[in-house]
Amino acid sequence: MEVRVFKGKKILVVGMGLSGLASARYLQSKGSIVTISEERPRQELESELKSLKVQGINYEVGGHQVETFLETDCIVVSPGVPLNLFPIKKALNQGIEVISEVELAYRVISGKIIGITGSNGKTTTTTLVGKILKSAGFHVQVGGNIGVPLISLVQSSTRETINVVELSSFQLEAIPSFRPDIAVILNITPDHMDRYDSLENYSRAKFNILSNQVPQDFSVFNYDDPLLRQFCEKSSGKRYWFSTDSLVSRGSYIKKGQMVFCDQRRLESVMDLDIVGVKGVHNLENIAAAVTVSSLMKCNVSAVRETVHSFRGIPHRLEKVRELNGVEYYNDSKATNLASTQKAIRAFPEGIVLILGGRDKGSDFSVLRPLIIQRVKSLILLGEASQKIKSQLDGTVPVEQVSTMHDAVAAAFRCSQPGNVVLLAPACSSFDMFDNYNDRGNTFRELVSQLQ
Ligand code: UMA
Ligand code: ADP
Repeated sequence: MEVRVFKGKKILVVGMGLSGLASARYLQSKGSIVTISEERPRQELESELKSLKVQGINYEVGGHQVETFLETDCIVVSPGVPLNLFPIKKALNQGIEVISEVELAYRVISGKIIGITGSNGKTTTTTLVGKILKSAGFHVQVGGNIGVPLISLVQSSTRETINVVELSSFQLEAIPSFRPDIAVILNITPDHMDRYDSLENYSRAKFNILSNQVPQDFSVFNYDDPLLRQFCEKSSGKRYWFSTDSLVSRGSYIKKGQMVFCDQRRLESVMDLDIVGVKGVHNLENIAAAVTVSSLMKCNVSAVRETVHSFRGIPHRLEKVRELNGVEYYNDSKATNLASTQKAIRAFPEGIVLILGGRDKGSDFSVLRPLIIQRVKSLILLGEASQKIKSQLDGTVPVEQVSTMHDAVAAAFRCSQPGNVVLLAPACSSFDMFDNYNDRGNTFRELVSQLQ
């Protein structure tokens, strides 16, 4: 769709968060008649409403009016708004077009798109790919679920731009034409089971990243993920792989302590693994994915190598806070699902004092049992999910239930000994006790820094 198609059109934007506000501003600037609808009450939206007034954008707050949804040409939904919302279903039934903010942005953005999705590792991989491409000399923009709505990158995009976009499953719903030049799927494990009624529906949203690809595009999959091996044929693009324990014919893998990139006949050594500065096999997977993308983009190997060498990870992802009395403290507050917690546990051989808990996302914590028995010395449980976790992990290792992060850190300090690791990797979201995972991680970090 050309930009001018928006002119004079009535467009409803749903959700007054980052994506909704940026979409509304963009559409208004292109001459659409925009209304933004939000369920939160007026009192919570003072600054948003002030700026909407200045910009002359209409709004309705305190709930969604069905009539507003039916008297519009097109509806743009924010990622946090489920498509089964009653007024959206009504609008769809009446043939009104409903698209996501990512789809809107795709229709007007310039340059190439590298789309990165998966249950875990998106932010790490997106950041790393962005850094490598920048250091290889490309004009790069990084956005999407990482915190910068794609629509806000449109004005600064040119034909030369490489847009590196982190994509959540939510953002991959309602994307009838979104087509990344390179699509990456890092892994698929259960998450957001509070929004999806089955793993199948959640996976379907993730696989949507491939749905509009054509043979000239590339898709990059994790060979070590059985679900991805099984469903890779959903891609019409050229398929590439990455792996940390198998050999692949096209893509990146590990051979004799080196990461190599192979494209049928061409085999190139990209780096020695000993230059990697981040912990855990999962980070090797992220690096292998980034190496595959960089090789497809024909980045020079020294840019890849130097960027990986200087990459120290991202705050709140298996981040080392300090060492005290021979005990290492790690903040992995972003481990908000079971798979990321499992990867965090696997990053240490044994002697882990593990802090778990927060708001449950519909998880079955008993899948952690074997790893806990193998590597964890004691469990400290916190937050709303604490009782459920206790009953699902009953009989594994000693458990202490606490009610604040302060008490969790104090308990971990008490029961750890030299050689142990204290690990915050909660397998839950943070919203029961904190603003978000950053707030939870910062609180943990601060309390750990105060220990003596
Ligand atoms: N709202 C309604 N009606 C509803 C539901 C929500 O009006 O039925 C309103 C909320 O009250 C709120 C607004 O919609 O005011 C929020 O919209 P949103 O949740 O889509 O939030 P944004 O601020 O637009 O942020 C979104 C992503 N949020 C979610 O997917 C929940 C951000 O990812 C993303 O960084 C941002 O777009 C820019 O692309 C956050 C996230 O938690 C970090 N993502 C999840 C994750 O990583 O696990 C998927
Ligand atoms: P996302 O953006 O997908 O949430 P992040 O890079 O922010 O991914 O990492 C989220 C959590 O998952 C952190 O706990 C991190 O240590 C862990 N993690 C990072 N990469 C992977 C991976 N490839 N597989 C599993 N867990 C990972």
